[in-house]
Amino acid sequence: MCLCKIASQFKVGGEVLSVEPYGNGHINTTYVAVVNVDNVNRRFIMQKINTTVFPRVGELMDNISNVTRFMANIVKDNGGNPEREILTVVPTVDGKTFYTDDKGDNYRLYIFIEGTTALQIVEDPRVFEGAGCAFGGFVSVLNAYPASSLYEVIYNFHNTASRFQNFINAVDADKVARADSVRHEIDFVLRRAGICDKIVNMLADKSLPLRVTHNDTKLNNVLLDDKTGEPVCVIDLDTIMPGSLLYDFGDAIRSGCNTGLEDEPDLSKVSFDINLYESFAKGYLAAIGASITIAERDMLAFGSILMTFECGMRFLTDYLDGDNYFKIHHPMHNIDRCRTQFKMVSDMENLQDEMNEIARRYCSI
Ligand code: ADP
Ligand code: GN1
Ligand code: MG
Repeated sequence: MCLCKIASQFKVGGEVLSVEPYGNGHINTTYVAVVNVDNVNRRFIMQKINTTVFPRVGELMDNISNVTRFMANIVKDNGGNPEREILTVVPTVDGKTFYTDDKGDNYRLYIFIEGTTALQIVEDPRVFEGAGCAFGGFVSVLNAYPASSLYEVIYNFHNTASRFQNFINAVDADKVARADSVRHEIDFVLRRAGICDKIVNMLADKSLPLRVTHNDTKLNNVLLDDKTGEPVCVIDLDTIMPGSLLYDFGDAIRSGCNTGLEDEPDLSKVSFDINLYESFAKGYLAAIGASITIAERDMLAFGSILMTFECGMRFLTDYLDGDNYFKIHHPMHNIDRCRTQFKMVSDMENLQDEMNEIARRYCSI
C-alpha cells in the first residue's frame, strides 16, 4: 500500500497530498504527511514503528496515548495549548491508535508541531538550559502518573549490567568477524565492567527511587521554538517506562554536552563541554525542585558517565552483531558513534569532581 493511502487511514480531515521522509531518528521511520483540510495544508508526522525494537505495538501505543492524554489535561488546566505542548496521537478512521497495513507494518500519526526545530547539536547554552527545564519538568509532571499502569516496552532498557552481558555475548559470538578490528574499544568496556550494575543495584535496594521516566532524552527529542529557542514539546515517547531520573539526566548530557555530532568521525572535534553541563543542570534542577533525593543529586555526574558509556557500548555491540538495531548510513557508522561516546566518557571521568560540585550548587535540597 502506498504511503498516501496509509496516511488516509487516519482521521486527518481531508485529502492526503504527499508523504515524504523526515527527521533523523535511529529507530522508527519518520515521514511528514501533507493534507488538504478545507483548502489549508496541514502537516502530520507519520511513523512506521520499528517492530524489531518494539514488538508489542499495542502496549507501546497504549503507553503513549495514556501518558499524552494525562499530560494534555494538565496543560489544558494550566491554560496552555495541548496540541503544541504535548504530542497528539491522531486515531485511525476506526478509532485505533495505530494502523497495520496489508504487509503487517504498523504506522501511527501525530499532529505536526509547527514552528519548531529539533537540534542535533547545542549552539546556545541558554537553549540547553531550556531543554533541561523541559526534561526536568517532564519527570516532575509524571511524578503523579501511576507507574504500575505502564508496560515495560523494552525489557531492561537501561539495565547497564544486562547491556554489558549482551556486549560480552556479541564479543564471544563475533558473528561478522569484527572483534579484532575493535580490540581497543572492547578493552575500554572491559576495564569499566565494575560500574555497570551500580544504578540497577541502587534501584533494587531502593536507595534510588523508581520514577516514570522518558529514557531517551537526547537533544533532538525536544522541539524548540524557531523564534525564541524556548522548549515547546518533549517528543519520542516510545520509551516512557519506570526508571531512574539518572537515565534521563544522563542521556541528555551524553547527547547535548558533546561539542561534536554523535557520529563525528574526527574525534578532535568531540569533547565534553562542562559549561553546557552546568547550563543543563541549572535548568533541570530548577524544574525538578525539591522532589530530587540526595542520592539522586550525588549520582548525577556518575549517571551521565554511565549513560554515555552504556550508549557507546550499545553502538559497539550492534557493530559486533552486524548492525541490526540502529539505522546506519555507512559501514563504520556504529563504530564512529561508539568512539564519540567513549571520548566523552574519558573526558567526563576526568571532570567528575567538578560535575558533582555543579550538581550540588544548583540543587535546591
Ligand atoms: P525516532 O524514535 O526515530 O528518533 P522521533 O519520534 O524522535 O523518532 O522523530 C524523529 C524526528 O521527527 C524528530 O527528531 C523531530 O525532528 C521530528 N518530529 C517527531 N515528531 C514531531 C512532531 N509531532 N512535530 C514536528 N516534528 C516532529
Ligand atoms: C535511539 O530513537 P532515537 O534515535 O531518539 C535509541 C536510544 C539511544 C539513541 C542514540 C529505542 O534513540 O536509546 O540512546 O538512539 N532509542 C532506542 O542516539 O533504542
Ligand atoms: Mg528521536
